[in-house]
Amino acid sequence: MLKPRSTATRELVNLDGIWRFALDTDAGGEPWARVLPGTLDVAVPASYNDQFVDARVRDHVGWVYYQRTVRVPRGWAGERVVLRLDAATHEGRVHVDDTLVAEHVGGYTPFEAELTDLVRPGGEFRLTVGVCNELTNTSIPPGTITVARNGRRTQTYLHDFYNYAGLARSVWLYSTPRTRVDDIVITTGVADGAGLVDYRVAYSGEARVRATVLDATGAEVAAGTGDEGSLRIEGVRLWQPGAAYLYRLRVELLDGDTVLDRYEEPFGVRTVEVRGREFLINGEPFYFTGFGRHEDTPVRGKGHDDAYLVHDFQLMEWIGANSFRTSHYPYAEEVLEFADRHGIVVIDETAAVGLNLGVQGGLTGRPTTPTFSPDTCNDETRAAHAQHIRELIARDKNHPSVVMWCIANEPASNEDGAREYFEPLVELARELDPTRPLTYAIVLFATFRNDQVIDLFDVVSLNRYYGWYVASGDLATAEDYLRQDLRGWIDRVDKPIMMTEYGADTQAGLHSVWDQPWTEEYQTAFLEMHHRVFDEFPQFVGEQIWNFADFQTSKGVHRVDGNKKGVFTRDRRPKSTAFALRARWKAIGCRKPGSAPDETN
Ligand code: BDP
Repeated sequence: MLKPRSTATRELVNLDGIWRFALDTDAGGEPWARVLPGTLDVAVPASYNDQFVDARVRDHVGWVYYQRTVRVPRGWAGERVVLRLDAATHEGRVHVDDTLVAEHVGGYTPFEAELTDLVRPGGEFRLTVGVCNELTNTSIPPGTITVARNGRRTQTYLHDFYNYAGLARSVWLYSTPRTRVDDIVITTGVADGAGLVDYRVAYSGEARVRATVLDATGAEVAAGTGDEGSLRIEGVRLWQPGAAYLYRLRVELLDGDTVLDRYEEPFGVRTVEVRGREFLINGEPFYFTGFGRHEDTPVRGKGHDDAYLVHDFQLMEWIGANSFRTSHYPYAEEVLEFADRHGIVVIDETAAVGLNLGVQGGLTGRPTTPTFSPDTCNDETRAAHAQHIRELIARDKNHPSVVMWCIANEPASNEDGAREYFEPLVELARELDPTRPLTYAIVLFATFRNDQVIDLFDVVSLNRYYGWYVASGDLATAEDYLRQDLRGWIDRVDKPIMMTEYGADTQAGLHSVWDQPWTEEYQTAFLEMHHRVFDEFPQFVGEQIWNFADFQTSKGVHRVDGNKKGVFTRDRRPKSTAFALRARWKAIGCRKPGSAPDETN
């Protein structure tokens, strides 16, 4: 699915701002049929939960309604009119006046509705968006709703971040010509110093297709015709980690010399490959440094915010991080575009987090009920998961920053049924994108002895908490466990191995001369211990700390106002470990410590 852009043939109206708002319990039947009752206003884009000082809203389980009036630009006569929601978490239902125009399940990917026949250029319509935050055993991510005797509904879930909901990303109205480009797929290669650009255009209507590659200055460097083809960029400038370079593919639909539609898709020329135990970008071994992150800020919840986007990338650059994982869901497209422009490498993850009932068994990892069964994660869950993979790849396929798909976080890959569950999903992902490696983040209970699916994937991504949930406060024992664990995986599989999570909750400002969990000194010692062990293994390809910043979670006795494993606080101040990390990562650049010096650094 293409991101809406304003081009010579397309116009774009942003519908962000203040909308009317009501809970389903207050809105009455068919709330789209009239102006929402009550006096609540809400900001878009932002999760709704923390905007109000009202637990009824924050803890609401079910539908809420957003509403506003939209005017269609007068000049759009004869054009197609399309409404696009960048996300509605977790389910959206859209009415234009009284007509249902779109329904979408999945909280982190966009969806659209064509309104051409429903609205009038120059006229107004009432736009009502219902958003539902419910999670069940067949949703991705999964969850459970309990109904108390008094009818109160409560949502529980197994993932460790607050179930923020609403319209956390932008809403757009845009025009396209009737004959229009629907989709573009770009894959790149390199041969003899030239960039090879394979493209495929899907379009509607009758037209001739022209494709032109423009460099960063706007100069034409390659061109061709036809809805698919291979273009060659002589003396190509590669997209490199830390040294991004973007071209644009201008796609035009022509009738004779008349341009019916024009769309421009940025792309970078780079290759990604797993060879033996190495992860190669542009044929060079790449060592990941950086974080698992969250879209999470005070008041906005998961709402996208450009100022935080810029600042977070500044902090990542400051600390020398070259990558991050979009834990635990696809992030806003603006984030990936920014990564493309700034040479930050991304592991792009689906929202499949919490497919693991073993977590309920505590650290024994022993499932109270099996994770994969007709009553728990079942065929319907897998179908939803498959749809999440389709939509993620459809949205993010052309981003050079995305070097790997992570199709699940900490699934019960040690349990029976995991193989049957994952095999078709891996096949699907490979069919949709044969160019990028696949991984899943491996939970502590899934060991090199009992994991049942690793052979289906390309990279071993370990989430491990030695020195925190295991051997808390005992870094010497933790170090032994970690070393044994890495050695075990290295002996079992001939694939690149990296750490996608390791971290210690740390209360900013808490200090101790002892090895005291929660202190800033402990976080530093904990990370130093891990890095010492990582550096012993030449097979190891990366370290992503959990987490970039502190973030909000559901309430519970093991969280004090959220998860505190951030290297930065929730308001983005560095904890003292940030300075030690900066020294390490600036020295590493993109190459494994101890390997040949990094020229990109
Ligand atoms: C891991 C999860 C992550 C949690 C983290 C933690 O992947 O979402 O936030 O543990 O407990 O299991 O901090």
